[in-house]
Amino acid sequence: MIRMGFNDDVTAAAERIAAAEEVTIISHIDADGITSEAILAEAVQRAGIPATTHYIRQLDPLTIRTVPEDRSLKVFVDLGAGQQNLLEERGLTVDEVLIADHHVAQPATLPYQQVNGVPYGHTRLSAAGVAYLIAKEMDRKNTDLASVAVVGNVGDMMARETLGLTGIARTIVDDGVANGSIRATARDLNCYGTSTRPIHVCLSYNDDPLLPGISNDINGSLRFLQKVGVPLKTRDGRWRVWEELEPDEKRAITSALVQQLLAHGEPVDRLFAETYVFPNEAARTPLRNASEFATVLNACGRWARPLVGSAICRGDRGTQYREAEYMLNNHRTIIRELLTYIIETGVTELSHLQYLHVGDRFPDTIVGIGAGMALSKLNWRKPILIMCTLPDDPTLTKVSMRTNEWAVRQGVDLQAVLTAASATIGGAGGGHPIAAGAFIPHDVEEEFVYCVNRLLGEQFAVPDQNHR
Ligand SMILES: [Mn+2]
Repeated sequence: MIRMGFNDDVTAAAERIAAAEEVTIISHIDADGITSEAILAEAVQRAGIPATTHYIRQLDPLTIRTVPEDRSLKVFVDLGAGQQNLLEERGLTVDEVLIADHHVAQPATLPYQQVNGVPYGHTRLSAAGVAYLIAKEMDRKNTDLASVAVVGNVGDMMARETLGLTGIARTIVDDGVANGSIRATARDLNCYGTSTRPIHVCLSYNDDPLLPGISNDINGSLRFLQKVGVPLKTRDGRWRVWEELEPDEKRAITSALVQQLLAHGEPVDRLFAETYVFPNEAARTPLRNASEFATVLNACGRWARPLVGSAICRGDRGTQYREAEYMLNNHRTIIRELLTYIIETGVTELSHLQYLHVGDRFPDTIVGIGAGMALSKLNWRKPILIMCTLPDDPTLTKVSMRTNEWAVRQGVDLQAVLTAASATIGGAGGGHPIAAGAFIPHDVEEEFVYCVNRLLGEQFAVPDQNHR
């Protein structure tokens, strides 16, 4: 049988797994990796096949040694496509490898079987989406995992640019809507925390779009909402959350926000996005919508407990969920401490960049998040770069960069900047236009920072084609 398209790759992968006697899943510790693993592990278990999981921070010469030398089928998810040479070096044969990924594939000598939307132009489908399609192909009953796949896709920023999931990822939403596990709302408020945060807090944290007089100003946000006149508390005095407002109350607030943006000459297009709520989850918990659920999983991953996140994806709402809640609180406390540290210590400003070295005071896994939060409180026009030392390798420095939609519209692309700057000094960088990271030798930090500043200057200088 000749196999030609993406669907054929999905079918071939499902057949391959179903025929395996034993499966080893190797996955990444972020929300997309955790959801991908959970979906596949669940599908494999339901098929009656024994499965073992290995979570790794990244696939490199060190971590590849955790891949067992046995006769199991090794399924690499959310990683592997770009590191096929490592698989070869490890001596993994074509017979024992399957890759389900969404990263650009590296040319390899061995023709490892792969499922990846990228070569077919499906660039907004994360690994969780790929894993879901395989699971669904194994058994239609696995469509109950659609919401988990949506968490992975949203957590991996597949919905950010397009203000909602599109293409194949959007068809997964349809599966969840059909079985009642997902409520999709078109043109809902594009804001984080709509299931758990008081509305004024929610709006004051928003930076995409920046809301004049509201973003970064919790009192301003409260005054704005009081003027709109929607009751912000319930009868018994609890703050209401966005998700529980009536449609006409939501409309009153979004119309006022549109007026506020227009009055300041700001575009309104990013105020609305399609959102995904999970009605079967308890109200006002972080599992209630896709983006907050993804944060829970990222917290598990960043504090080295990805299996706790996986258990939650597979339905645990008991011990493992309480563990995750504790981690999420701890995660937020440390991020607040990091944010305070950045603001109080202050950044050094160059012409197109602001930067700070936080040493070994904070875990490197959260420095990027802190950078993103600090940006809106500092000079938001200049991308921020935070460096930290790595506890397990003092010769390396981890670099995290963040910018905002405004700068991206001006032509800034942090992934391009960090990839180019790293290449000149023997480091490695990657990520997205709005958020990216790199590892560099620690003795070239200063040189690196100046190189990044120069490259940003060039990007800011190019007239933006999409400029309205
Ligand atoms: Mn991913």
